[in-house]
Amino acid sequence: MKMKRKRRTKPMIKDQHEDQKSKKKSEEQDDHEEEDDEEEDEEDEHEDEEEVDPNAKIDVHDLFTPKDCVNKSKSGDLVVIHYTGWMDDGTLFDTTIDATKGYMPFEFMLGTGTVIKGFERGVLDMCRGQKREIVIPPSLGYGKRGAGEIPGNSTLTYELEMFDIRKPPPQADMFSLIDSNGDKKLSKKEISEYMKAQAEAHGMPTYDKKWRKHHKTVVANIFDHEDTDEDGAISHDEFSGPR
Ligand SMILES: [Ca+2]
Ligand SMILES: [Ca+2]
Repeated sequence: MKMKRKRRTKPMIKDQHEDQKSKKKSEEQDDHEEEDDEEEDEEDEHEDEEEVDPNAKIDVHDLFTPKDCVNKSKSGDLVVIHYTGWMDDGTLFDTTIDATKGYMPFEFMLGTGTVIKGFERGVLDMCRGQKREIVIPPSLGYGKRGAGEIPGNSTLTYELEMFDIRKPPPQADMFSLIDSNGDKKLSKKEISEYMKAQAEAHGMPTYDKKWRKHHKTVVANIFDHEDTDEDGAISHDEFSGPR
């Protein structure tokens, strides 16, 4: 496995972790839980220490580069790759080129810290169809501790093939889409009409009595949640969707 271990030092993930911890503490105040939390804190510190290695770098050897190698992967792209990974001693530890896994390539968003740092760096700046070999030092891999079957201080070698690079779809400005009269407020009618159009586009029986009843309830629920000052319209500030 190439996924990082659960606890990471990325702020987003850490915050979630902290949330869970504080929840845990408030819900269950027995001594045993407290002990566990302390142990977790120590682990976090160790990982922070390992993060600091400004000189660490990966080796990259391009194995195949297509003629038309122009559109290259960058942070924020959704990359789809095939890979095979070996440990120092040549042991294969993970691959997507596997019949039992249906030859499913691995997909992740670059720049989000989903995978170990060295892997993320190695996948950068590749075009579709390109193949390369990367060698990742332990500090950009699983560190001094290792992970699962990968022992600590392991140098990892991967062969990669960029299968596809996809742009994540931009988030539509949903507020403007719903606000058909453009007064920067969403009325019940506007919400209702927008949702009805969406339902029709998905082949729902919007003429059906049952559907209409359900639809009314859904719109009412939306207003319960979103119209926080209860003035009968959802303002731009109140709206919780993409805007
Ligand atoms: Ca409006
Ligand atoms: Ca309102």
